[in-house]
Amino acid sequence: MLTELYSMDVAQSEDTEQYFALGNLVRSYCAKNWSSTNRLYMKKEKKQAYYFSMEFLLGRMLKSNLLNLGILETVRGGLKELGIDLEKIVQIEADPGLGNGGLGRLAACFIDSMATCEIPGHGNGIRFKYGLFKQKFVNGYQVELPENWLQNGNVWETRRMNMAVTVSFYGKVWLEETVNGYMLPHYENTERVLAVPYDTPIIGYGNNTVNTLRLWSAELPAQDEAMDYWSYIQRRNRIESISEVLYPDDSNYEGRLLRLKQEYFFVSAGIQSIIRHYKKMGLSINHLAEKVAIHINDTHPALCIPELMRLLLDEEHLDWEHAWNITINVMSYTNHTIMSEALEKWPIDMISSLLPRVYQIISEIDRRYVEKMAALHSTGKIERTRIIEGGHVKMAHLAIIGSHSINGVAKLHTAILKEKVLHDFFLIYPSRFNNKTNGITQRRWLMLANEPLRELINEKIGNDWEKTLTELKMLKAFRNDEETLKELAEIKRINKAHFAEYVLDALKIEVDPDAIFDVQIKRLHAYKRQLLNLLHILKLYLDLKEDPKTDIHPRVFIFGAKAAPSYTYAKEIIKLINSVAELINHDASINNKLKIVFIENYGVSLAEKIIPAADVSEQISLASKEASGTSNMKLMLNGAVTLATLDGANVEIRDRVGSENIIIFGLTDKEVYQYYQDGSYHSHDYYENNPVLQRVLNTLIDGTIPDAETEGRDIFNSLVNYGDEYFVLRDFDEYVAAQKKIDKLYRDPLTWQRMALINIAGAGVFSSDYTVLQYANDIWDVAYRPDAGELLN
Ligand code: NBG
Repeated sequence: MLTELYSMDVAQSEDTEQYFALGNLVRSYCAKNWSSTNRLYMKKEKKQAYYFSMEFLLGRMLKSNLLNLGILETVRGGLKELGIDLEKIVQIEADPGLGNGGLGRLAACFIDSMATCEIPGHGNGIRFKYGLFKQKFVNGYQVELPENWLQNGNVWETRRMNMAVTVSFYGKVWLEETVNGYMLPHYENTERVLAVPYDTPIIGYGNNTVNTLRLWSAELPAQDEAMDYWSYIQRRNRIESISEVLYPDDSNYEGRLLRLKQEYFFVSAGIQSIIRHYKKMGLSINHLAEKVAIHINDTHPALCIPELMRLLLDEEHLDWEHAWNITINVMSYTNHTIMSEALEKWPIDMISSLLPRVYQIISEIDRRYVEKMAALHSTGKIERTRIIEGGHVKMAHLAIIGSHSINGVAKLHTAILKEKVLHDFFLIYPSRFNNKTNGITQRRWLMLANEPLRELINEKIGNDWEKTLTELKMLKAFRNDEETLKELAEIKRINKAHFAEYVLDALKIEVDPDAIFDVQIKRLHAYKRQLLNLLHILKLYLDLKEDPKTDIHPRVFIFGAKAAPSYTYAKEIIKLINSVAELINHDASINNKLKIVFIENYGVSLAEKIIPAADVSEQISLASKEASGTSNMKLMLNGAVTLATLDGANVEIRDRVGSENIIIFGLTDKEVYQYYQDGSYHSHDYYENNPVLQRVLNTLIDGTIPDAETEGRDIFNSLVNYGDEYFVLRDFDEYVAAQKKIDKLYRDPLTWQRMALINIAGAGVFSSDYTVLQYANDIWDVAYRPDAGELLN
């Protein structure tokens, strides 16, 4: 392959050539199974599920493909004989950051699990030229740089020009009656965009299934090349910008418009290609819902609903009722947040000028909804739930009204959707609501990220768990086996030493692998309460300053977090954490008892390094706000002990490991809602009446923290004077007590390792294999691996 690609042999080649040669080999190795999987789906007319998602946060794929193909060790050994280190060449692969956080990473775990569970299920999204920005800290501030992940090419994708489709925007539309009595649209002056698919094979683990991730790229249609040069360049730039960057800044009108274009772009391209593929099987459009399931991942792809309606009405000439029936049966929707700013709505003007025909259809859906519900529900409820209201199109309402299934992502989250956030809808469509707790793939997050732990587990209980993760429960038999607990401790120590090397190399900070590695890795958002963590660190700092002999086990607080570019408050928190890190890391009197490591540019590849090295998993969001969380599952699987509020999937983690093996603190969701109701939370009182807290908060404004005057002041005000929206001060004391408990437990190594072991043993249910099987069985009604049925319970 090296010779074919680069006309060189191994001795002459460098890492980059070796990476691309190996990548190409792997791709051709799976090519046969890829086409036979497709042929099989076609021949057997299998019902297929399509997971529509704006984001797929894949991470590097070389090792995961080798693992799933069952050739990781063979390849590693073969390369070694040639004097090549696999670990070195995998670093060459760009980490495609085509997602923001949990939602995008979930989509990536799901497609891996679908292939592994032999579910005919594919991903559909956008091939962004630039992924999520690269984060740099300059003087402690977050600076965003472009992430040009495609610069060196992408071995995994195949461009399929012959499968391109056209997506139209703007223009005028009117309906005319045809000779056979259909009302069909006529368009004038539309802007046509060519959607070109790039397909990536998604390889199942230990089977012959290879599904497809189809990502669309926006290009200028060929006939447009005839125009004059400058108009051509301008139009090309405008069109190509559709698939240029993930989540362009949405703080201005142009940015939001582009976002809406992106949403329609991949929705329309995806559905057109699904219908074309379906028709190739020679089936009547009337049976579409028997062969196709489309999943709407958060509201970004909610335009799937009017777009499928448009195609069924305008292209297939079905009548409204019939088309609507099919659409509802095809579509299902997952809600990933209760944060109101994330519930998308579009101004009518914007959507009706960009997508005139789609808007007509949305209006008709809305009109019929109101008409139908009038006899059944109160006007108030109908007004609150209709799609077009207050000059906007509400995407969540569209998704709910047009789908047969609506799910939340953890038990608590689903309950809150039913009882609070979507209560009106729950009363209208009770049977549509269901829960599907998130999951993670053990292949990337344990078998690859933590090879020593994988080996230890295999030694103890065999390797059935690799396919059936709940088998990890067998580890419980070793809970009192000192030898096993010590081996577990040793592995953690090795992983921590590895990570410490990285930290020294990348950040020039020396950390001691015998310290507690306390990890909070997730997007920076006020509700996730990185600030609570920081206030506790400041408290420890003050304690040590006052009495250097304060008895605490050394700690390394590890943060990884990007803030949305326009989210000023979150960026202030980043700066504040970095300033506190400056203060503490360079204070010799602290005697290395505290260190803060804020990892730059947190993403999938860094998570793979941090998670196996974590002792403590910080999951401290304000109860009710974190829909599920998935880093909580990854950390637990790698033997970290969770320090958590009863939020999202933390509740289910507690149920698995028992209260003695997790540290829970803070308000419950019920208490939070109670505060909302009676308005009795006054953060200022906590500041006034709690001297310890007051002392900590004062460091934000009294000059203790270097070079963060503005940030310190703003954050102080938000907490003390402007209401403390996320109850940080309320939970402070309980959090400090919980942290003390961690300190104490950690100093008893056997107890700590036993907790770690029970966490690993209890993590089995959080395999995304089970999650997708439940989607397949309950929502999509598609087939899956024959032996997987028993895993469903
Ligand atoms: C996120 C939630 C997480 C959840 C992931 C995946 C969005 C909009 N939501 O709690 O905040 O784990 O989705 O479901 O990104």
